Amino acid sequence: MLDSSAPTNPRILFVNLNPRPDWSRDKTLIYFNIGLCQVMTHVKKCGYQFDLLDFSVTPMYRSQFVEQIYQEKYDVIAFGGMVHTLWQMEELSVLIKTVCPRTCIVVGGYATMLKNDAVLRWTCADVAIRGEGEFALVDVLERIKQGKSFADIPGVAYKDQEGIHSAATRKPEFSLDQKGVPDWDLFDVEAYVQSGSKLLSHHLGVFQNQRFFPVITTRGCPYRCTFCSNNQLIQTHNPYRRHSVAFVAAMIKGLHDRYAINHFKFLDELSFLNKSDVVQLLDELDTMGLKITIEAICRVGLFGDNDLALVNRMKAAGFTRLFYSLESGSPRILELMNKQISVEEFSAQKRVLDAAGISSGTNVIVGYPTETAEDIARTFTVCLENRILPSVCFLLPIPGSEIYDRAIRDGYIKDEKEYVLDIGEQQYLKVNMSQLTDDELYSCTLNHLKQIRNDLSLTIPDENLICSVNAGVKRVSKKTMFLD
Ligand code: B12
Ligand code: SF4
Repeated sequence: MLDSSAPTNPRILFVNLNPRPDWSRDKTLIYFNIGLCQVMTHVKKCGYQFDLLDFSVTPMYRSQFVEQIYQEKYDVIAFGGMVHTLWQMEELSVLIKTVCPRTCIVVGGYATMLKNDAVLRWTCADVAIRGEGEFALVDVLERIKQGKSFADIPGVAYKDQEGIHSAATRKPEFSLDQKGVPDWDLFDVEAYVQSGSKLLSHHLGVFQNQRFFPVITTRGCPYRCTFCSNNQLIQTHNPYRRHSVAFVAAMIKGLHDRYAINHFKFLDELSFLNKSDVVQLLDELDTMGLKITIEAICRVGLFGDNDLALVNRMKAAGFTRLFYSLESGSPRILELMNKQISVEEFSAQKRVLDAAGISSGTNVIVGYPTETAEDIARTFTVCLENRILPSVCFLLPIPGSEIYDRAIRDGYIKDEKEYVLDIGEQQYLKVNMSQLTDDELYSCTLNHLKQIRNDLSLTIPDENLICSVNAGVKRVSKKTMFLD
C-alpha cells in the first residue's frame, strides 16, 4: 500500500468470527476469543481506536454488515481464526472487497499458516499475519499511517499489483508475561459468562450455575503428534512457553474480583509439562486463597500411583477436572501417532485422579491409517475398563500435520482449496484412511460408545454420543456466517 492519501489515523474494524455459526446456541458454549482480544489490547495500548463486530455474541444480517462498512468507510478490517474458519474469511473478504474495494483486509490466526500463502491466494485478504499478531499488526498499522509498503515486516505476507510477497516467520519476540493481561472489557464478557452458565454437556462438563471463563497459561506444545497441526505448522511459530505463575494467579484474581468468575478453564494445549509446573502453581494459588474451581490440560503420564499427595493438593486448590487424551488404546496405533504415551500410564493417571476426586476427560481418535476394527475395540475397551466415556474424533487431516501431507500424497485430498474451505470438524467423518468402510467405522464407534454409556449408567441420547450438538456421518452446514 503506497498511497499519497494515507490515513493519519486509520479507521479500523475488528470482526470476531463465530467458529460455529450453524450450531444451536443453547447447546454449546460460545468461547471468548482470547487471541483476538490480546491483539486488540495491544493495538489499543499503541494508541489506535477501533470498532468491533462480535459475530459470536451478535450475529448480523449481510445487509446490516454491508450498511456498516459502507457508512464507516474503514481503512482496515481485521479478522482471523483457525483453518476451520477459512471459509468465513473467504466469504467476508469477498463481500468487503465488493462494497469497499479500497479497504485493507488483514487476516491472522492459524489459517494464515497454511503453506504457500494459501490464505492470500484463496481469499481477497491483502495482508496475512503469520503467527502471533499483536506486534506485527501494529507494524502494519504504522506502515498504513505512513503510506508505506508492507515489505520486510517479519511475519507479514501481503499482496499487491505485483503479486504475493511471502514473509519469513516472525519468532515470538516477547515473553508471554510481557504481552500483559488482555483487556477483557473490549468484548461483552457477561454474554460469554452467561453462555457457559446455561450449559449442561457431558463432553464439556457441567457449567450450570457457574461463572465460567477461559484463560491461557501457556502457548504451544513441545510434542509432535502426527495428526496435530502442532506437528509442523505451529512448532516454528509457537514454541512451548509458559506464563509465570504469578501472572496466572493475578489474571485469575482479576477475573474473579471484576466479573465474579468462579470456574476457570485453562485452554492451553498443555497446561503442565511436568510436576514442578503443578507445584509452583499450587504454591501461588495457596497464597491467594480464592474459592474457585479449575480445569486444565495435561498429557497421559504426568501422574502415577505415587502422586496421590500431589493430586490431593490439586483437588484442595480447586482443580475439579483434568483433560488428557488417550487417542488410542492400541499400542501399535499410538506408536504410529508418535503420541509417546502408554495405555498403562493412562490407567494409572485415571486411578490416582479418581482417588483424589478429580474428574477426567479424554479424547480418542478413530480412523487412523491401517486401523482395524480390533484396534478400535481396544481403544474403547481401555475406556470402559477405566470407566470413562471419551469424546470421539474421526481422524481429520488438518493442514500442518503429517497426516494432512499423507492424505494429499495418497490421494484422499484431491483439491486442497476445496477440502480446506469445507474442512468441518473432527466429529464428522470426512476422510476415511482406515481399513473400514465409512459405515463400519461410524457404526462400530457408535456401538462402542453406547456400550460404555450403558455400563456407566449415563443418560446421553445416542445422537449426542459423538457430538453433543448434532450427530451424523456428514456435517450439515449453512455455509454462510450471516443470519439468513
Ligand atoms: C478455544 C479453542 C477453540 C474454540 C474457539 C475459540 C475462538 N473463539 O475462536 C472452539 C471450541 C470453538 C474450537 C473449536 C475447534 N478447534 Co480449537 N482451539 C481452541 C484453543 C484450545 C485455544 C485458542 C486460544 O485461545 N489460543 C490462545 C491465543 C492467544 O492464541 P491464538 O488464538 O492462536 O491467537 C494468536 C494468533 O493466532 C494471532 N491471531 C489470532 N486471531 C487473530 C486475528 C488477527 C486480526 C490477527 C492479526 C492475529 C490473530 O494472534 C493471537 C495472539 O498472539 C486452541 C489451542 C490453543 N491453546 O491455542 C485450539 C485449536 C486452535 N483448535 C484446533 C482445532 C483442531 C479445533 C476444531 C477443528 C476441533 C474440532 N472440534 O474438530 C474446532 C473447529 C471449530 C470451527 N468450526 O472452526 C486446533 C487448530 C487447528 C488449526 N490449525 O487451525 C488447535 C490449535 C488445537 C490443536 N492443537 O489441535 N477451538
Ligand atoms: S496432540 Fe496434544 S500433545 Fe500432541 S502435539 Fe498436539 S497439543 Fe501436543
